[in-house]
This record gives sequence, structure tokens and C-alpha cells, in this order.
Amino acid sequence: MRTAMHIVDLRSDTLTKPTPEMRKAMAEAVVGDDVFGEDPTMNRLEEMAAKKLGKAAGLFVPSGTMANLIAVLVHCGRGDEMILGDQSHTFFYEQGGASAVAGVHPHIIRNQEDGTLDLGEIEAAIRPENIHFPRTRLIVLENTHNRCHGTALDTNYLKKVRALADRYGLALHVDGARLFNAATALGIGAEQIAAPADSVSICLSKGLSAPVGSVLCGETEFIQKARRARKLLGGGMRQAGILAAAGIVALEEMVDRLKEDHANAFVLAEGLAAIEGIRTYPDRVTTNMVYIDVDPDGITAIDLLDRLEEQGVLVLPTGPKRLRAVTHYPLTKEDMHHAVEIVQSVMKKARDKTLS
Ligand code: TLP
Repeated sequence: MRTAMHIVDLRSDTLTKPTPEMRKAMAEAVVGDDVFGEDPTMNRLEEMAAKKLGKAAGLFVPSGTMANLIAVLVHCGRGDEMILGDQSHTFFYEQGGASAVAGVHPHIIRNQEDGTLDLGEIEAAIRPENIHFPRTRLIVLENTHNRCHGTALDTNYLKKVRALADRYGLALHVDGARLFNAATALGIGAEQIAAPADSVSICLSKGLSAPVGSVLCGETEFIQKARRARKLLGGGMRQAGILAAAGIVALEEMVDRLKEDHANAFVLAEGLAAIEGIRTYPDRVTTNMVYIDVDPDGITAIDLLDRLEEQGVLVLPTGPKRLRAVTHYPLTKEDMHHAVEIVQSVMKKARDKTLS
């Protein structure tokens, strides 16, 4: 009899599936028409998320991408400019929706290795009043920063960006798809990290394991406008309390366990660090992301990815020589050890082949 292959899927924390508690809550959810504001479960989730982030109101949206786009639509007008990092999800992975849909011009500056934007570079990017220039309206930060090792931006830095935004009358939006990972890594409340921002989006469907959804939070007037923008984008859903029910479980039961994902990521990074032919950065791993760089003269990242996949270890390519592994529910420390063993054997075979 063939035994089933041990699969360790590290492509993303978006792969998490709803927990049994979520499925139960979804089946039993009391629902209404949310476009009429009459879905009690949805209303509860939005209030709960806003409270956790210390904001006045929240709005459930189908995805993190839509949450960021709505924030851009509300903070900016057509032809305005936003400042954001060249590695940010909003710039890198959202199909340029801010320009394609909102008509907002992205002014990108280099993300530093820790996901921050240099304060001097932000200031230099802010446009003076001049008939030739678009008007700068918004700064967008990401916390944790996906493409920068999943690093958490601390409150000290966020407050400095807030002060800069205030000096120039700009809004600050934080893409907090993994804000609870940031709070966990920094050992502080999510509301403390959210405080400097005018708007924050959190994803329920990543490490928190809900099947669908993000919540955009901010002041009451901002959320009223965001609700209109969501309808404009076709994101007004009806008996969406079914989804909100899972989101409530996510916020109540899945935040505390994120530290397990972080510990697993560290175990993985440390194990991989000992393998010849690849480089990982255990000292940069503070949340659930592990970046793996393949040595320039060896196997390509895609080759490595394919060979790992054959052995049941799945990772994501994020550059020609770079792969990403993300830990998440319900992966265990044993899964990490198993993944390390597979990478070790695949790399050994690749080295032996090049030497022979
Ligand atoms: N990120 C996904 C991919 O799109 C790359 C992933 O696997 O990491 N902000 C951040 C920081 C994100 O990482 C993501 C998703 C989003 C926004 C978008 O969320 P969704 O997928 O719900 O639109």
C-alpha cells in the first residue's frame, strides 16, 4: 500500500482553511441584508474589529486588495498622489488598481530592508504646491511588511510618519493585512500600532484562518465614505453575516495562536540556514515569513521550487533567486523539521549533480 505524501504547504497563510468552530458559527449565523445595514452578525464583526483597532468604525470587504483600494479612493481624488514603498503590496501586487480604478498616481520610494520608508525620502517625495505637480494626499505603509521579511513596523516609527503626515496635511493608511502578527511580534496591542493611522485594513483570511474577508477601520466619516466606495466597486454583499461569523471566530480565537506560527517560522529559518547553496535570514524572522535566497551560481529558484513540490513541500517564488515560505495554521513544528529535511535532500542531490 502506498502511503500518502506528507504535504507541507508554505506558499502563503492565505491557504488557511476555516476551523471547525468557524464552520459551526457560519452555519448558525443570524443574517440580514448587509447593504441595508441589517445583518446583525456583520454589524457585530465590524464593531468588534474597530474596537480592537481603537477606531470608531469598521467596514467588511471581500479582500485586502479591495480594502486598500477603497482607502485610496476615500483619501485621494483623481490625479492626486500617494507615497508608498516600491515593495509594498499595494504597489507590487494589486494590479495598479490605485491608478487604474482610483486615478491616483503612485510616488514610490525604496523600502528599506525592514519595510520602513526613510523619513527624509518621504519628505522629499511630498510635492510642493506647483501647477505642474500632482497633489500629495496620502502615505501608505504596510505592517507587517510582506516582501521585507514580514517585519513589524514599530509604533515609534509609525508615530514619526504620523508627525510628518500631520506637518504636511496628509493622510496615513496602513495595510495591516498581518497587523495582528505585528502586534504579536512587538508584544503590544493592535490598537497601539493602529493609533497613528487614519485608516487600517486587516485581513481575516490569512493567519487568522477565516475563509474570506478584510475589515477596513477608521473614523466614522471615513467609513461612511468607504461604504459608498465599496458599493461602487461592487463589494456590497447581502447575507454576508455568514462570512462575518467566521471573522468573529478569527478575531476571538485565532489571534493568540499567531505566536506559534512565528516560532515555527524561526525553526524553519534556522534549519534552512544550515543548508549549503541557499541563504535564509533567521535574525530577520520575527513573524511568519521566511525568505530563501538561492546561491547565484547554483540551482535556480524555480528549479528548486519544482523539486520541492515533487517532494510535497510547497513554497512561492518572489524573485528570480528568491522563494518565500509562510507558516500558518495548522502547520506544526514537525512540519517545519520535515520541510527542512526535504530541502536538505533536494539541495544535496542538486549539488551532487553539479559536481559529477
Ligand atoms: N498577499 C498574498 C499575495 O497577494 C502576494 C500573499 O500570499 O502574501 N496586503 C498584503 C500585505 C498582502 O500580503 C496581501 C495578500 C494583500 C494585502 C491582499 O489581500 P487579498 O489577497 O485578500 O486581496
